[in-house]
Amino acid sequence: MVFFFPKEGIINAPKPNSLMQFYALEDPEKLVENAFAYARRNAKTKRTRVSVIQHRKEKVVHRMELFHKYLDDQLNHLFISIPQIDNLHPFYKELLPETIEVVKIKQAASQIVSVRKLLKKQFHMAKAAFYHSSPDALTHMKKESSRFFGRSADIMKSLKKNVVLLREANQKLKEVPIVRTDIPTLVLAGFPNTGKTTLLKRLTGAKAKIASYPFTTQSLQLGYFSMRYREVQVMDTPGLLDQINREWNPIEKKALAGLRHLATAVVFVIDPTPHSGYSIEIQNQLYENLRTQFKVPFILVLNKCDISSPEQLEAAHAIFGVDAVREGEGMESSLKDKVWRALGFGR
Ligand SMILES: Nc1nc2c(ncn2[C@@H]2O[C@H](COP(=O)(O)OP(=O)(O)OP(=O)(O)O)[C@@H](O)[C@H]2O)c(=O)[nH]1
Ligand SMILES: [Mg+2]
Repeated sequence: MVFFFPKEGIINAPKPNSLMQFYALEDPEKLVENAFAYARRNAKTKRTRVSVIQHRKEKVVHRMELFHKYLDDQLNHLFISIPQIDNLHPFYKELLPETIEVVKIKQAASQIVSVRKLLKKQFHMAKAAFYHSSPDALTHMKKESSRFFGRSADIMKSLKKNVVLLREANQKLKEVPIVRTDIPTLVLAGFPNTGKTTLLKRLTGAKAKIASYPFTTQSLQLGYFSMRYREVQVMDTPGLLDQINREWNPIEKKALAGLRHLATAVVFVIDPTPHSGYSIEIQNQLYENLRTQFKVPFILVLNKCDISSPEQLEAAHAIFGVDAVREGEGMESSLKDKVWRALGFGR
């Protein structure tokens, strides 16, 4: 198949959120019911050259085996769907604790391991009890099998809390973007309400919410475009506030994870008008703060020039210099020129 890559323009994003989802496990009680039904349906019924008692014994053991296998398979699916957070890309290692309760997820994973061990032990104990019973001990067999099913159901019930926890985590994980780490990333940063998402849309056509109030964007959003056969990933981030005498808040920390681990270059968006509610001086403080923290090229965009007064533009130029890309006609091509250089593609 020939794949035509667009020379210039918007390209499709990878399918979102398919990586970061845990296997959706049913409630433990429901699972036990399903395991029962599965075992009953599939336990062998054909009698070979064995006595009636022996045949019944084999049938019950087979049913227990299928019951155990069903539960074990389900738990295994769940276990392997939980990523080893310590082995993930540094971006996810930093982002996930801001999204889900990583320690609790790790505890849930280890509970799954111990539940699988306990279920296995119950099965082996019940099987051994069967083979050591006398061939006609039907009552003994019944007691052993109901003990096995009952204990297994109890062990499964102990998972309930963690199954709920993982299901809730799945909901939160939907907002974790799947990032590409094989292409350069342009991170859009700035104070809330300055126009970062508007710029993301303009550059990449990404569908994202824009609104005239701060903190519209609460998580990281991605878009892609290509220029001269090079793909570029653009990451829109929640607004940052200048961090004087305070800790970054959880929403801001998501933006910082993108800046720290993915940014090849940063586009810092400035609002010269009072529209966003932050003075030009305070925006400059944040800009300087980020520049000292993140040693990548920064490109300045002076946004909302259409509604800025000449005085406001002059004040912005006085602080940020005239090198900033101005919003307006021709903005995209001059921004892309700067991006091209900042990403190290050439002159
Ligand atoms: N006039 C004018 N309005 C703009 C421009 N860019 C953005 N806006 C408006 O500014 C408001 C905020 O825009 P967003 O793109 O949501 O800003 P943001 O920086 O993503 O905001 P947060 O996600 O809250 O941090 C919206 O009402 C936009 O329509 C611009 O160049 N000119
Ligand atoms: Mg936004």
